[in-house]
Amino acid sequence: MAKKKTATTKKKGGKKQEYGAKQISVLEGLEPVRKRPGMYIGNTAHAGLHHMIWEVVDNAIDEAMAEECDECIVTLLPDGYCSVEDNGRGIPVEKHPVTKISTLETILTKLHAGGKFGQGGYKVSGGLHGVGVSVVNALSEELHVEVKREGSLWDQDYKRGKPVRNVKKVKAARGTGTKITFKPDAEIFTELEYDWKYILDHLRQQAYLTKGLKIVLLDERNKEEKNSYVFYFEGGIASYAKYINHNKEVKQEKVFYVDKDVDDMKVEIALQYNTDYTETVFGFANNIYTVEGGMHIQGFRTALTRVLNNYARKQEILKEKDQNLSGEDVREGLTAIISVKLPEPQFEGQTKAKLGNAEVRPAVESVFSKAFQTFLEEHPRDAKEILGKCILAAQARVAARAARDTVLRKGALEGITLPGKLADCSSREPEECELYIVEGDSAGGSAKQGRDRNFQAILPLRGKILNVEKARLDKMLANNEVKSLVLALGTNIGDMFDIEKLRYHKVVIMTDADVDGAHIRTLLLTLFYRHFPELVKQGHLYIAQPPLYQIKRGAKMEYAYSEAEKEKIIKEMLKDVKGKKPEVVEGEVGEEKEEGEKKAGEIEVGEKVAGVIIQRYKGLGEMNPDQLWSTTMDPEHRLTKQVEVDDAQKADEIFDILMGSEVAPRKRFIQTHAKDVKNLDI
Ligand code: 1YM
Repeated sequence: MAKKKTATTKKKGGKKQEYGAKQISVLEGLEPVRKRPGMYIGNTAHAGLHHMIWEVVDNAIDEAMAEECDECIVTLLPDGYCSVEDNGRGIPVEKHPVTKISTLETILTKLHAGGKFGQGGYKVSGGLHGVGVSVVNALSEELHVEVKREGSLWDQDYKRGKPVRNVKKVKAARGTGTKITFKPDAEIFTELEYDWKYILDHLRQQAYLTKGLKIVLLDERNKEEKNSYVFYFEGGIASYAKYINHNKEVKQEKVFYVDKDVDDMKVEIALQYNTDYTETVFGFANNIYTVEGGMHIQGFRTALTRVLNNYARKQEILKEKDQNLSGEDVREGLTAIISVKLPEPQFEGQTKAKLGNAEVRPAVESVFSKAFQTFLEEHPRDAKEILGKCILAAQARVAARAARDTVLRKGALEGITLPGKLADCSSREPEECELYIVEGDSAGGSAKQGRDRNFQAILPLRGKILNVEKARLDKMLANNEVKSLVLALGTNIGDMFDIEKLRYHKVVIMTDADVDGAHIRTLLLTLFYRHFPELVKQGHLYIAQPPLYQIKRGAKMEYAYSEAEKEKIIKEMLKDVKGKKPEVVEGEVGEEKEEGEKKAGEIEVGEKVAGVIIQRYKGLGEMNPDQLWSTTMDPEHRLTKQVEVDDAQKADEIFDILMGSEVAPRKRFIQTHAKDVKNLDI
């Protein structure tokens, strides 16, 4: 149960502070929120819709961080409603000294700039997008709030941010807590369907980051198909590190973990090495994922390299004076979580996802150095495994450099040595140039003929590229397909990588819409994710979206890129047909018919009742150059999907499962997902 129940909060350092009143700096009504929702929640589609839930959950997490709450229940309800309930102190209901209305109503109807409402100390809700529950209220068709406090239950209802009536005492009630039930407004959101898996992933992560908080997710949207999930991690981020490594072979028996307060900051770090060659380090500031890193990551990295070098020297594993482990060496196979909590986090960088507070760096450095040194001394077996791995990495680094030098530097010195298979474009302005990586020679041929050679280059890849997860840089560069790609990109690779040299600002992966295509796409994504992360981060990587269907009725012909679009086009085409709709015939492109042969139900052009003929595209090779251009490559008409490293962890996990050394998880994954594969090509 929660530890204390009072109307005051524990400020950092233990000082008590009255909630609310004095910290309100700017108070504004909610009109601006409904006018420009994107400014407050990013967008009004998938992300924005879910942001509504996060915003309310963040309040409960703040309450848990103040050690006043240990349970949060999120329920998806019928008709688009969602409720979030916690067992904290309950939002205060009495009259607010500044606004002269109930504090509860103030919290729900006033935008509080600066997020300085209520408790001092650390807050999730004041963070990157922390806009407060009033924004959720403004963007909800209806919102109902219930507060249990001081022996009573209080409630209030709102419509589109406006109170329907005053806060009212309903009845006597035991315990304390807050429950907010809301329905995102259909006038605002373009997407209203909750994404179960997305919510699950977010709540799991928040539970890892908030040690001891139990988060429950209930799906009650459909009476017949109820579903529920409970997350509770006593180990906090130590459990998180274990979870990330659960499909991998680990190098340490014990996960390293430290949790310490420094001044008004809280530093929490967990770490476990695995046998991979890549690094998985996640940084968080006040539970917000800092994709772009920042001071906490810098402090951690410096300390890690220093402590491991010192230890190796002391143990005489490193003997020569000038022999050193580099930062890269000590990060091979590293899984680490660095979570800091601080009163006023500063988020910087392009996406405001980089922690800027300078004071965090020395704090993390000193907490981690001390604790990790002790860990190595107390766990000599784990220390030996870790160091063994780092030394191997250092040796491989030397080998890789030699290999890369012969492959790439030679080429660079001799001038442009572009791979022979590359059909380059004539423009030399990277901003306007596009590189299409195309599966197979035949599709490559169509693409070469169909493209606009002014700015589109084509690189056909033959067969499967190397499984990069398992290969080191030196081995990878021996693979011709990879070599061609690296040369075409122009960026070089490894520690010579330079994003400034990228020759195309759009790199488009174009593979077939079948299982093989998906496999090659995953392999390429792995390659980019592991070895060209900056290229992905800066948004240069795309996936081409060839149409799935060609739909014809009479002289009309359209392409559909999704099932939903297919249905829409058919409906549109049959709009003028009254009474019994004509038969819809599905076929496959390339499934040639004999002359004169007529498929059952197919209606030929010119007949009185015209039918719709749907053809499913199996491969890019089935399109002629013109079709490939107009459906998939023409910037005016094509669909491309930008690849984001938004959820690096998810991508990493699938890569590991599909490509990693462990066979069992891969088998499990394929068995679980086999039923989702509709068009299995054997
Ligand atoms: C389901 C959403 O909002 N819980 C919640 C919010 C608050 C408190 C407790 C709380 C905070 C404080 C004192 C304090 C908030 N209170 C305020 C304010 N769950 C949810 N649980 N007492 C209760 O921060 O000092 C803002 S949020 F400002 F009124 F104190």
